[in-house]
Amino acid sequence: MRRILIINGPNLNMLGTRQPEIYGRETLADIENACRNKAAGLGVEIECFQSNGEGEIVTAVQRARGKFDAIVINPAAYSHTSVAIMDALLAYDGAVIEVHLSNIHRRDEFRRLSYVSKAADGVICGLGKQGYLLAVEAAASLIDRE
Ligand code: CA2
Repeated sequence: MRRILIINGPNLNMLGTRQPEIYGRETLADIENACRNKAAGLGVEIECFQSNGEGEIVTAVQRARGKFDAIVINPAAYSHTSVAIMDALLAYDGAVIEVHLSNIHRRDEFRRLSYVSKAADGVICGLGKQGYLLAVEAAASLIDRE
């Protein structure tokens, strides 16, 4: 069975409570459940992990080696600052899809640079929850290609 790890970074546990005009009204649990349904339809197993800590995300990426065939990651604010998460993903041997709910190119200038993109096979942004579903689909097909 193909296995995908979905990682969500800092503050994404607060989804649905503030800034709905940017991030939508759905909670992280809604998004994770939609990903589970998508994965079931594709015959893929997924595990979801959220952390507000940079080190915990680095550790999750390190532990994914040999256990998950692909990672879908929304590193949230760490996208724009974390060389550590980028390095961990560069050392990971499976497929990596980066996803953002908002269009990071339409917002503050500092959001336009994502260190994580250097380690990603593909990047999806601006499509809200649908972006996660597309990311799961893309990750599953990248696994098949490898
Ligand atoms: O668009 C995205 O998915 C982001 O990764 C979200 C991050 C932001 O720093 C990135 O530039 C783009 C922020 C997530 C914060 O989410 C909240 C949601 C509700 C309430 C508070 C924070």
